[in-house]
Amino acid sequence: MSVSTAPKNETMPTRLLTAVPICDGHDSAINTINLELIRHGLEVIYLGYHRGAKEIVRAAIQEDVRAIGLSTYNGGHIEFFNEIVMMLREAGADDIKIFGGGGGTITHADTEQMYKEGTDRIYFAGTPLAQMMEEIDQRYGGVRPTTVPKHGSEEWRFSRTLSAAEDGSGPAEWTGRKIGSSGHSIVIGITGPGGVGKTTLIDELVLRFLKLQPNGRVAVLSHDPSILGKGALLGDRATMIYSQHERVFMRSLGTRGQAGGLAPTTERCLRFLGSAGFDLILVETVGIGQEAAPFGRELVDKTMFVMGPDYGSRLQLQKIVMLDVADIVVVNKSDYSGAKTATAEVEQRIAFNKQGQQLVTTCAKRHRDKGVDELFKLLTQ
Ligand code: B12
Repeated sequence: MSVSTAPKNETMPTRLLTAVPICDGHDSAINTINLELIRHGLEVIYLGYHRGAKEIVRAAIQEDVRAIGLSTYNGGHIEFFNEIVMMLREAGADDIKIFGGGGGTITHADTEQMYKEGTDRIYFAGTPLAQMMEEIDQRYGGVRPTTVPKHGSEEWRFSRTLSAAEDGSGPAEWTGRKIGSSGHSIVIGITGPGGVGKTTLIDELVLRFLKLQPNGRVAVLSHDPSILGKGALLGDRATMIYSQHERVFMRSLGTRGQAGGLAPTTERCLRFLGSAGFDLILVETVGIGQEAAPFGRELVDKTMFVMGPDYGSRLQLQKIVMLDVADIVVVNKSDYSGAKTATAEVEQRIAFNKQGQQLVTTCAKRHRDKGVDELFKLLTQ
């Protein structure tokens, strides 16, 4: 068991991916572990429970994490951990380590075999959280590697190149490149307050795109809030289904102290993604407040502001800057009481702008929602 003494980088916290394996709904332990990891300054991309080995490995590769932490209770852990080790090796990404725990279900004898097969570390019932955190930090902390591997899967090398672009250590050729309509991709900026259903809406838009374009590729850049030098839960993947598809590349970013909805490195990431041949790029901000207008015209082709029907009074609508600048305004959660009134009030509010902004009412959680169909058409036409 080697211990890393690599230096830390305040602006680039250590990133880990956590999940619960397939056919397992025991998520209470991983929820505790996630909170503890965040408290110790790590960025945790949480994939949720009942996740297959392939999904976990793809997500770890796309997110360029240092290690995968699994919590497992329903048996089959020897095979499951081994499958992940093998898949990482096959992709050339075996510098991503795998660790985990699972109460009384994983025995010491199981662990011996798992270590032999490539699992890095198993934590047993009764291990104090503080001890686990210290060890995890020592093992997987430190600056992430910036070199792009010469071998390995295309996705792994792409992901590492994106990381290099993100931290500014990549080749200069993609700096200064234009993003959006000037290139091949359509880039759409999606913003709105927290909890209005942005992530679910994005997942539904991805589904429609994948159906419509059998060879098309999508990139999703998703932001969650974080304070500089502190940890964060990057949890959008846990609520996504269709965005796990093999034609989708997703990267989660913490805002790392920047206000306004995006991260200090968003533009660099977008410039690189914009030059990488994706047909559609969706950028989701963190949940924003009244004053934020996160997207400049040079960054995206279209902006979409998502809101729920529950914004308080009509007066509140006057104070939302995005209602003046968004190309498309979406009132989601149309099944909620008050949605009809909200749609009428928002319609009146944007009509005053006289900018031809479009208004769509959606219910993203509903299967085959007509509003989402209409929104997809507006965004991609
Ligand atoms: C709580 C619990 C439940 C809750 C789960 C709630 C939830 N949302 O998580 C409920 C009641 C829903 C439940 C349901 C079931 N359960 Co249950 N459940 C448990 C129980 C009692 C505790 C598990 C737990 O959360 N412990 C709390 C954690 C924090 O402590 P810990 O496990 O000791 O973990 C330590 C380390 O392992 C480490 N760790 C754990 N995970 C990770 C991950 C990382 C990354 C790291 C670093 C460390 C780490 O952290 C802790 C440090 O001290 C266990 C019994 C047991 N003693 O394990 C059974 C148990 C896991 N359940 C069991 C079963 C059978 C079921 C059901 C199938 C029952 C049924 N027939 O319906 C269902 C399946 C549900 C599903 N969808 O998967 C069996 C599994 C048997 C097996 N594998 O052969 C167990 C072992 C009970 C038993 N003895 O029969 N269960």
